[in-house]
Amino acid sequence: MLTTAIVPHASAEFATDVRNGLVKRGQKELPSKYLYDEVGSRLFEVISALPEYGVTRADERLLRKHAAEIVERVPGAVMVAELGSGSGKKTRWILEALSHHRRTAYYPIEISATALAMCRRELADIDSISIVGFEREYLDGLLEVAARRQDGQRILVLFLGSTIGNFDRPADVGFLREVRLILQPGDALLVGTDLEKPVPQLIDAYNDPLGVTAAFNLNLLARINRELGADFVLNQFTHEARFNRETGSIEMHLRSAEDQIVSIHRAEISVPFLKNETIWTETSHKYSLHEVVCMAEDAGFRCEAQWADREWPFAENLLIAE
Ligand code: AVJ
Repeated sequence: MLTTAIVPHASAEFATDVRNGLVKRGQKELPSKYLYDEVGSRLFEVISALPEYGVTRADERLLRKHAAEIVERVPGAVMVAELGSGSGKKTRWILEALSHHRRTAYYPIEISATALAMCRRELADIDSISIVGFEREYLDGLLEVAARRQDGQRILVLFLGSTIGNFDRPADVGFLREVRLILQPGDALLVGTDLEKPVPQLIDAYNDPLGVTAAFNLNLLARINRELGADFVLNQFTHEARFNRETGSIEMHLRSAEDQIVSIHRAEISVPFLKNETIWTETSHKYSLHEVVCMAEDAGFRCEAQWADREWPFAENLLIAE
């Protein structure tokens, strides 16, 4: 077992994205990818264990149950790339199923150094896989992985946990198209999608009574304070989860409790907030099975199979590049 990490150069992108999102007219917003610093990645692990948030457990149940069948449908020599590995816990089932028959290279691609470190620790005991982690944006990482393809090898891309739901629509199809452009016909993409369910159940999942999701959301402001020298007062903002019926998505917002002005030193801005104004921090789309099939086809894939969990509506979708 070999593990290596390839890390990026520091970037000013965070300051730029924060500035652009908060000086916007109308709805202020922050990109959800910034929720995952060290504290945020750990809080997400706790969210995954909450009784109200069934997403991660459903994903893991499906992978454990169907891993053998999933890998059978991707024959021959395979290299595995995972977009946003998180802790890597659920990936174990796929990697174990693959490494029964074949030596497997596994490339987790993560912008969170903390998640990448967790993942490498979590999977270090699996014999006959090698792990090379890329601390990169998804598409940059995938390009680098594809450049390592050997003759006759297929790429199996994992995009689990319903992370795809974080793209607004139709940006989700746009993203799949970009993935497709990096792949070759016969390559596979396993996508996990959270499915439609009753709104009260969704609200509970994103507004848990312990307040872990609230802490996860508010940590974004704490991170801006830490990394960009801002002066957000955290108890002047409250967490909110709402369901947007038009888009079929849960949205997380941070609501300003008062009129206030926040300065963000390293983004070189002062931002006025009105009482009750919100910052939109995350979209989490809930799919139907049929919608995933259409989205796959629009992006140049064929939907080879879908497996759904009964306890918590969630699906694994195996897409094959055409
Ligand atoms: C990890 C992106 C799938 O959208 O459900 C959990 C993140 N946000 N609770 C999701 C999240 C609030 C999660 N994903």
